[in-house]
Order: sequence, then C-alpha cells, then structure tokens
Amino acid sequence: MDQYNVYDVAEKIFAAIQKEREGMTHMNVMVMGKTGSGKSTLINNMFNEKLADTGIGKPVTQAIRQYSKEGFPLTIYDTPGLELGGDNAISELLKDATDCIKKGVKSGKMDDAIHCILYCVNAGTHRFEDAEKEFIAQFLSENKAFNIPVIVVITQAVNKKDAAELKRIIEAENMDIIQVVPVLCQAVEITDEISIPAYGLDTLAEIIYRVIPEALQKTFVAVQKADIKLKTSKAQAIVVANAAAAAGVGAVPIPFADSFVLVPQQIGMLGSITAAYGLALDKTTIVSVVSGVLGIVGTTIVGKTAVSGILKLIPGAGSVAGGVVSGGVAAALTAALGEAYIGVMTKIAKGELKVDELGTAKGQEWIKDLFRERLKLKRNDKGVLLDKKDELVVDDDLPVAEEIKND
Ligand SMILES: Nc1nc2c(ncn2[C@@H]2O[C@H](COP(=O)(O)OP(=O)(O)OP(=O)(O)O)[C@@H](O)[C@H]2O)c(=O)[nH]1
Ligand SMILES: [Mg+2]
Repeated sequence: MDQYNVYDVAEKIFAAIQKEREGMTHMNVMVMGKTGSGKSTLINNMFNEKLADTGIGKPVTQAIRQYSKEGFPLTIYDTPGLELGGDNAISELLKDATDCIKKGVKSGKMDDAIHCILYCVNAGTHRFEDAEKEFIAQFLSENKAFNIPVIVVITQAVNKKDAAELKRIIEAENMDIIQVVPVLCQAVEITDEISIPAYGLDTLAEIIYRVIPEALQKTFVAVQKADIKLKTSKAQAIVVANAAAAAGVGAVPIPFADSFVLVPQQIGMLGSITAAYGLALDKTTIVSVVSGVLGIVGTTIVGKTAVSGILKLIPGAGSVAGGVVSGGVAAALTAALGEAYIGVMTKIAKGELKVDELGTAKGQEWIKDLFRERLKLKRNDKGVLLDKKDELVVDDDLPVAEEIKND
C-alpha cells in the first residue's frame, strides 16, 4: 500500500511559503501626524504583525523612527511624538521626512523606496489647524516630484458626522492628495454593554491597494489584515489558476490517483495561498491543516482506500482505473483542496479560529468536512464551479470557532 508521510508534505508546503515570502517586494509606508493622533493604533490594526508595539523603533533621524520585523516584508517610518508647535519643529520634520523619501528614491530600488504616506489627523480636534495645513502643504510641494501617494486619514472618527465635516474642510483645500478617509481603528467602549464599533480600515486598505505600484500589491495583500476580502479574492485567483493547470496535466498518471500524494502544483498552491494570508504558520500547524484536509490515520496518509473514497465524492469521477485520473477530476480535486484551505485561512485571519484548534480532532473533522463539501460540487473540466451559488462565501459556509468548541 502506498503511504505518504504528512510531515514531508508539510515540509514542502513550508518551503513553498518561504519561497513566496522571499519573492515579495519589500513595502515601505510612512506614517505622519501629531502625537496622540493614533498612528501606532492605525499601524497595529492595519498590519498583521504588531510593529508599533515592538519597542520604540530604530531612530532614522531626530523625528523619524523605523519599525520592521525579521521575515516580514514591511517597514513603517513613523513620526512619534510629533508636536506641530513652533516653526522649528515644522521645518526640521519637513527636512527629515523629505530626506528620508529622497534617500529611498535615490537608491533606485523598489524595495527601499517609500510607497505610500498616511497622514493622520485626529477627528477629535474638529478643525484643520493652520499649523497642520501649512505643514502638509509644504510637505506636498517639497515632495511633488517623487509622486508618492499621500492619503489623509481622519483618525479616531467616533462621530461620523463630525468626521464627514472635517473631511469636507480638508478636501476644500484642494491639496494634491489621493483621498481623505475617516477611520476608527479600534472600537470605543462606552459602557460594558455599549461600544462604538471600529470602521473604515477596510476602505483605507482598498485605497492603498489601488495606489501602490502593481509590484507591491502581493506584499500589501499579505501584510495587511484590515481587508480579508483582498486576501480571499487573491487566494481564489490562485486556486482557479492551479485548478486549470492541474486539468492540463490530467491526462498523465497523477500520483494522487494512487495515493493522496500532493503534486508540486498543489503544494505550490497551498504555499501561495498561505503567503497571501501572510500568516506566520509553523510546520506543526501546517501538519494539522494538511492532516485535517487529507484525512489521515496517524501521521500517514493512507493510500488507495482513502483516495477512492475521496474521488467517489466528485460528480462524474468514475473509478480510478489504472491510477489515472482525468483532467477534470484533477482540477476538481485541486480546486476543492484550495477552497477548503481558503476556508481555514480566512477563519484564522479573522481571529475566528485559533491555530491550535486545527490540531484538535474537532478542528480536523471540520476541515475534512469542508473539503468533502467542496469535492461534491459540480464543476467544469477546469475546476470552475458550474453553479454560482456554490461559490465559497466564507462567512456563511463555515462554522465559527465557538461552534467547534461547543458541539
Ligand atoms: N478606541 C480607540 N482609541 C484610539 C484609536 N486611535 C487612537 N486611540 C487612542 O488614542 C491614544 C493615542 O494613540 P496612539 O496610536 O498612541 O497615537 P500616536 O499617534 O502613535 O502617538 P505618538 O506615538 O505619541 O505620536 C491611545 O490611547 C489610543 O488607544 C481608535 O481608533 N480607537
Ligand atoms: Mg505612536
């Protein structure tokens, strides 16, 4: 009987994730704004890793600090504790920020340039102060030549009406900025029962995605956590491409017809999807996910019996005579595998499923069920669903962590 070690599979997927990560262009974001405006809160709620919490950051200049994390393709340039009081502070920061931007441009390298500037204005101030207006105007004129997109973020916008008014006032200045976006990065607790929910970060994420160079979009999708939909649609595109490719090689005997060995195509797919979600999964977790999806006994994926059980679920798959599956079956398997994996990644990204829950019997049962559900759906010979209503809607299709724990 063919047997396959799940640790080997996890190892290969892990390598595929590393390769994807290393291939990503490094993204650099500058965050500006007065002290207390909410820059650190914005950074921590926008991105996957707690960058602004990892200490006070490396000083770049008097005014600017740099935050980054080993293995994470994002650097934040922050202006912590900025007071726009006297003229001195303004001209110094202007020079520092402009120098920092120029240095990136001069390097001529995409990985070193500043790609986007987020200027935070606290909604609580209710007005666009002269010092701030002057600062932004000067900053924009000094950096016009570099063409870096500047987005003004109205932070701590608890009162949407006030924020809309401030947005109107800022827009009336007709500055050379991309957009003015009100956000509340974290819910505001009024009492134990009443809180004002966070909003706006997903909109901000979509705007950033649109204005950055195309070469950076992949990185941004991975490092941000404000708009999970960006990740899901990227991941779905990965699945479609891989299912179609699997259909193309379907005529030759595919290993998983004989035992459920993942072909490099599928391993690459799982690696790319994980990278799109930007989750730092260790090998043990990947083992749990693979185990759940493939339905293993112990640490070994059982051969023919389990596989023919899986193939039976696919509409029109027939028998696995001679260890050859058709292109359509290969595509369906690949698509179902990818979709089940997207389901898992999305729940983790939303914080609705804990990584350690994947290792429990319940968690693995849940992953396997999802995979089986996706296998049963009717698809064309490229793995594309024939019925639109079967499209993976992660919100509706999947149980939340609570359900897994309680039932
Ligand atoms: N509830 C809630 N509190 C916020 C939000 N944004 C900022 N705050 C609070 O406002 C205070 C200042 O926020 P920070 O993010 O530290 O501000 P900052 O711009 O980084 O300040 P400096 O580092 O001093 O320049 C903190 O107490 C935050 O918790 C938000 O969206 N929601
Ligand atoms: Mg800060």
